[in-house]
Amino acid sequence: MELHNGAYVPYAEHRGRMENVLAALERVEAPRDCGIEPIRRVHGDAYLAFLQTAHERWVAAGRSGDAHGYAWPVVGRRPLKLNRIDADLGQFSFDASSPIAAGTWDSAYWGAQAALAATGAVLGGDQAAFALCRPPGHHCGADYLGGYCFLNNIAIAAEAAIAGGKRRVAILDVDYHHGNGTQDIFYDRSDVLFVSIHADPATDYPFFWGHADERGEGAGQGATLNLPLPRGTALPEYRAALDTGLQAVRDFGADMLCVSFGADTFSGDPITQFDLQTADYTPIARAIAELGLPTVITMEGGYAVDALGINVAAFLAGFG
Ligand code: Q9C
Ligand code: ZN
Repeated sequence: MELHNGAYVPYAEHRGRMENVLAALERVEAPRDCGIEPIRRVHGDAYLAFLQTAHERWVAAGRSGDAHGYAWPVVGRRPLKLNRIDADLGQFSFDASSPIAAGTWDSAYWGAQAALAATGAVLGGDQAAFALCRPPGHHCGADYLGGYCFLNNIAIAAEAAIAGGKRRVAILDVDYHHGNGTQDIFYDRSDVLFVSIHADPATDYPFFWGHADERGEGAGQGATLNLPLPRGTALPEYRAALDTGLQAVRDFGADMLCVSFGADTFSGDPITQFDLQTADYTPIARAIAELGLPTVITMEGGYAVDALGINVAAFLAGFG
């Protein structure tokens, strides 16, 4: 269950999503285990220790159900070591809509391994590879979870690509929601471009990030590009924003592309408000593929579960 508009409702980010996508894909491989080190390039040790133990600490405190916070250090977020599960849930999260269940760490860990496997395939010469990550990753930062995300799979892929010899990595985020965690991780970096096309945060989650005036800072000034779009956006307007984003990737001189793909831009999605159709995902992906860059794609959102597999397949067909 998740806290949604003031009530506990069934969790939108559930295992049926993955089952529907798996059934629609032709060739699937389980990832091998690359270990924790590539994850530590993105996430801090205190946060990783918290994620691995949060649910058992929740249970040890006598709680039932899944763990989520209720008090946040909005002012003066300091690395206090309070050793209280409720304090740590606030310390390491930015919302109350991402419950930690018994299996959350394992799922997040193996999702990150899938992103690493896809990156390895691309570094090894494949033109494109897709990682079916669940849970998704683009909302969580180096030391906080949120938005159903616990490990930032696309950031882990980008860092692995750099460790593997890539020099300028572009991240293109085409989930309905702004990828605030990814933006935060690379905000001051000049070697990673972050471009995001998403619902205007003036109306939509995550509200506080993803506005057009967020352009990066320090060495990363200009290496963040947000292209917010209004609710109701359909293919023509979406393609115009995509062309702007793709031109930014070309201008950046990227030698690697990482795509955060969310199918929650679909017209039938139950929690979002864009108007893309299944058939639209192929030309969108084809325009991205025409960059001609080695490309890793990770699964982000998408909650119209019955259409998720065909929407993912339509997107991947554009790389075909
Ligand atoms: N009414 C991704 O698509 N929903 N995350 C808050 C409050 C959070 C979506 C609901 C939506 C997160 C990866
Ligand atoms: Zn989303």
